[in-house]
Amino acid sequence: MATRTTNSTRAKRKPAPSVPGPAPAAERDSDLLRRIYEVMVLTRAVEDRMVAMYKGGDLLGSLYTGHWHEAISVGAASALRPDDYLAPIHRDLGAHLWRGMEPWQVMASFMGKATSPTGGRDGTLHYGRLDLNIYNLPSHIPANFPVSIGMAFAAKYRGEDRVALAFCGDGSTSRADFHESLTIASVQKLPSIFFIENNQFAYSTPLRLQSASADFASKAVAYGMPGVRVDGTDPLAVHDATAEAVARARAGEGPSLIEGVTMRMHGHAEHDPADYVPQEMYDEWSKKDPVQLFENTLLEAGVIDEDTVKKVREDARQQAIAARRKALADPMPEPSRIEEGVYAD
Ligand SMILES: Cc1ncc(C[n+]2csc(CCOP(=O)(O)OP(=O)(O)O)c2C)c(N)n1
Repeated sequence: MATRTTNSTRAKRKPAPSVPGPAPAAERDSDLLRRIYEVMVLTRAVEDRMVAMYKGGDLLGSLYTGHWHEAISVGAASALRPDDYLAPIHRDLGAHLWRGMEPWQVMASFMGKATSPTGGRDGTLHYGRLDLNIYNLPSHIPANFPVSIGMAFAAKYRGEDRVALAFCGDGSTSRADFHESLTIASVQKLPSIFFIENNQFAYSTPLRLQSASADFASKAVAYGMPGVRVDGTDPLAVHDATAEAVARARAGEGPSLIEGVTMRMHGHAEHDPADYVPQEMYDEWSKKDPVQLFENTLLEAGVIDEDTVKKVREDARQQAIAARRKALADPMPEPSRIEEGVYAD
């Protein structure tokens, strides 16, 4: 006889086990740790500068930020090779910067400048860089999932050992493309990694109205792939979970699902005052700033010292200032070039 699972039994089910804690910082490659730290600091500095630019009227469109997502975006990107495919979302500036996207290119995109990766056709964040294997974010979410399984399929078909990692939010898991992508990737044993950035809200919809499951990672069972839940404020936990999924994918063992738990510390976009978020949540999560926590970890492990902290933070601030200056000075697109890249040659 079939066992019926009711909503209440599902809600009471134990969450997926978290992976064991990451190895201590002192035992790891210090160059990698410093690089992760630098890119996380740069990500925060660029986003803080862009918030100021948005308020000052420098930017054309909406501004989406990834405060408290830095450990996920940088930690996951740091576990990939440069030739692996990356399909980021609107919270993943850190992954773009890890790969080599220039901060001014990001600002130029939000300004619709001719020098932006889309040549000024966007005005917000649907930029990518194919030369860095970063695919443009499609507007509909998570439409980057089916795109990413296409990349994974191409790699497998060509006999390459490249993997494809796609990010999505908790709300995006309710969409059909999420389900379809995980189903196809699993059946075809594609070298895919699906990373859910669980930041507690999908615009104004809280988790409890989004999913009746105790977590998202355990949904992996239904697709026949491993699923793990990690602390999304810890770049080392994220790096390790991603590295494991990458190894599995490269070995031909198929896709994996990772859930990183964090909080969206700004509104959905900067125009959203997010009055629907309880103040206690902000109070609680403000103690878990990924950049600050990682800095503390590295200081305690002796990987960096106070001078390094000052230098890294000031370098990042100066890079963000220089990026703004360049993006502001760059030209708007020529109307005569509007059809460039629209039709095949
Ligand atoms: C199919 C679709 N519906 C709605 C939107 C508008 N939209 C963009 S992001 C977003 C919230 C998504 O929430 P989640 O997936 O949890 O990601 P988060 O923004 O919280 O990181 C919405 C409603 C969209 N881009 N595509």
